[in-house]
Amino acid sequence: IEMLEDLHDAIEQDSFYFCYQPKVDFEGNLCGAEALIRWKHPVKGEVSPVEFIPIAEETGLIVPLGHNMFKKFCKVVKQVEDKQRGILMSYNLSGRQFLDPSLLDVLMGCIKEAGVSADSIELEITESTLMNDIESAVQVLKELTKHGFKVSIDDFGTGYSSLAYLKKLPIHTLKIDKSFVDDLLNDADDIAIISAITNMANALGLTTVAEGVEVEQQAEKLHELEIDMFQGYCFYKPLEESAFLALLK
Ligand code: G
Ligand code: G
Ligand code: MN
Ligand code: NA
Repeated sequence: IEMLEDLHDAIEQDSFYFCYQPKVDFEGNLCGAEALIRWKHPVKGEVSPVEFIPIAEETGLIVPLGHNMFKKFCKVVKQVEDKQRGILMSYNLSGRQFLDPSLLDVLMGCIKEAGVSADSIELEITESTLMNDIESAVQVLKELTKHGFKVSIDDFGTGYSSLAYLKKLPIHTLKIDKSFVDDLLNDADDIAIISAITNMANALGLTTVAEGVEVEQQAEKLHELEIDMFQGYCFYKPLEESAFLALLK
C-alpha cells in the first residue's frame, strides 16, 4: 500500500529515468542498448524495478508510466540516430502494456513527436507474456512489425514457447535468459539448451542475444555456440544516459 502511494507520487513528480545497457557483438562493437527503468525514492533511495514494476503492472499504473517513459526513450533514440546509424534501441514492454488497446497509437504518437524511425526500436516482450495469450499476441505483433518495430522475445527459455508458434510470430530476436548463461561453463545441459536455441534461431532467421554475460570465458563459449550478441557486466553495466551517449561514434 505504501509502495503504491509512493508510486502515484513518483509518477506525478516524474521521478523515473532510464539507464542504458549496451549490447555488443563478439568483437565488442556496439550494436544496441536496452533501456532499464530506475527510480530514485526520496527516502528509500534506489528501488529496484523487480519491486515496483509488478505493482505498477497489477494496478495498471504501468500504462501511463510506460507512456511517459517511452516518450523519454524516444528523445534518446533521436540523439542516437543523429550520432550513429544502425544502433538498435530496446524498450521493455510488460504484459499489461503489450495488451493495452492504445499501445500502437501511443508508440506511433511518440516516435512521430520525437522524429525517430520505428526501425531503430526493438520491443522486448517476455516469452511468458507472449505465450499467455498467443492468438492476441500474434495480432499485436503483426501490427507492431507492420509499422517497422522490431521485436525480441525476452527471458527466452523460461516460458513455455510453442515451437509451432515461433514460426508464426513476426519476431526478430531471441534473448536467451541469464539463467542459462550463469552456469554455462559447468553445466553441459545449459550448453545443450543454448545450442538447440541457436540452431533453431539460425534456421528461422532470428538473431540471438545472450544476457547476463559476466566473464570472458562465457562470451567465448557463447560465441562458439553461435550467439550473435552479448549483454552483461563483462562488457557494460547499465549506464547513465550521458555515459551511454558518449559511447557513440
Ligand atoms: O535492470 P534491472 O535488473 O534492475 O531490471 C529488472 C527487471 O525490470 C528486468 O527484468 C527488466 O525487464 C524490468 N524492467 C526494466 N526496465 C523496465 C521498463 O522500462 N519497463 C518494464 N516493463 N520492465 C522493465
Ligand atoms: O529485461 P531483462 O530481464 O533482460 O533485464 C535484465 C536485467 O539483468 C537488468 O536488470 C540488468 O540490470 C541485469 N543485468 C544485466 N547484465 C547483468 C549481468 O551481467 N549480471 C547480472 N547479475 N545482472 C545483469
Ligand atoms: Mn529485457
Ligand atoms: Na531478461
